[in-house]
Amino acid sequence: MRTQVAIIGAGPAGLLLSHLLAGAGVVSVVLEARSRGYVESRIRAGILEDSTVRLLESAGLGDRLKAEGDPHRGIYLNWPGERHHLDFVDLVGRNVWIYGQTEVQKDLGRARDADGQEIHYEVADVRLNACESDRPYVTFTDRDGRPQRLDADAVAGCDGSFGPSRAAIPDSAKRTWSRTYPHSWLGILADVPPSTDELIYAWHPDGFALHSMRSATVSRLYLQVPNGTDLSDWPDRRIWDALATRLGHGDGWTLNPGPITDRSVLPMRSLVTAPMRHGRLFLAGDSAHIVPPTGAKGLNLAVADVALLAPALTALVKDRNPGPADDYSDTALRRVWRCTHFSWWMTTMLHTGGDEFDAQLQLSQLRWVAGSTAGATGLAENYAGLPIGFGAERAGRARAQFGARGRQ
Ligand code: RFL
Ligand code: PHB
Repeated sequence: MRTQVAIIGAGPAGLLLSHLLAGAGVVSVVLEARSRGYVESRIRAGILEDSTVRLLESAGLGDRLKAEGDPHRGIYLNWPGERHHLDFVDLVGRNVWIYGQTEVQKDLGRARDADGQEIHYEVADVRLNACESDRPYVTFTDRDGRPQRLDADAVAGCDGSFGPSRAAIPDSAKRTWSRTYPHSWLGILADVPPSTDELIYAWHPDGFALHSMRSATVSRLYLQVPNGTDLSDWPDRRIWDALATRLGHGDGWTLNPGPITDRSVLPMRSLVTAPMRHGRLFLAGDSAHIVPPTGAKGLNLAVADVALLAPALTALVKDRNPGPADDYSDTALRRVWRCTHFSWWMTTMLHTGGDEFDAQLQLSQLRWVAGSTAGATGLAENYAGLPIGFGAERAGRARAQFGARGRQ
């Protein structure tokens, strides 16, 4: 097989990339290890930034999102005895949208069907070859067990945190920074109307809790739990009691419990790999970086990477102009590090670890964020999202000043 861009992974990054490339007249083939049903039902992100929504709309993917998604003006910050609303629209003029990643994934799948996109699901043994040359190729075993070879002008590694693309960059050519946190999230999906109009992020001595939602009838909630937590130690009653305690603020507010339809424990980590390019291999989304979910940034970062990568690959393979592809990693990493810091900051501000001094610092910081326009604006600017092109101008300036040595 031969194509212009071989895309590994049919998650949001891979499918959106194939969609944007097709719109620019570039042909791609997508390889995915899982089945389509599995990929479309994975319960993950729920918050879309303003710039993500604008990009999806401009790519013709916004109709259902605008009809069924729920715009939110901001979030609540909560700690015992207090609840404060941060209004992002008042603070920075942008809002966020509640629209599940499952729905984004389905919209992308339908749009790619309509275009006749070639996607191979349930492939195995994906290997990246000759990425340092102008003729990279990917080998894999198709769902019928036949060995295949896909030749391409470029390879896009959109295969998430455990895929083969990041590992295909030799250690001598990359650097990785990471942080493992001492806690995980116990996440539930429940068939019950949300007990709040907007998300509640709660600090509590027992640990962090988050009240999110998927629709007027489905709630999504999370509890901070220690790493290694066994779900069997958390019967429904214990989950709802812990959520009610941590999310309460002592002013008569109550949490409506309901039937739990999905539950899982999610470890939290931060990771950044640089550069996000090696020869003709380009990384996008979770294959290059992972953030803890406290800042709601993972899916949005994947979309922002792809918004830069699609025009860069178009220029490279269609116009034979390598400039934007050469800039891709530096530019993308500006935003990646900003979101990595924001996600780390939200995580360390809201998760408790039993240290009394840390707890007082966290409360002081929360009071400052909730009580000062400067503090609230900083959170709002980062949470509601930076513009898609964030960093492009600065990355260009650093290069002009420092040449190749200025690159990360
Ligand atoms: P994905 O979605 O992991 O897709 C990668 C795809 O690659 C496939 N793959 C392979 N294919 C072929 N060969 C192989 N060897 C392969 N290995 C893997 C995988 O099967 C998969 O289909 O990565 P992508 O596209 O970069 O998208 C990233 C997002 O999915 C992720 O960042 C978000 O879900 C993170 N996240 C959130 N992000 C937000 O922006 N807002 C949120 O509110 C938010 N909440 C969350 C989250 C992630 C969570 N979990 C479970 C990690 C909440 C949770 C609970
Ligand atoms: C979610 O709805 O799944 C969600 C919302 C906000 C976060 C993380 C997850 O920070």
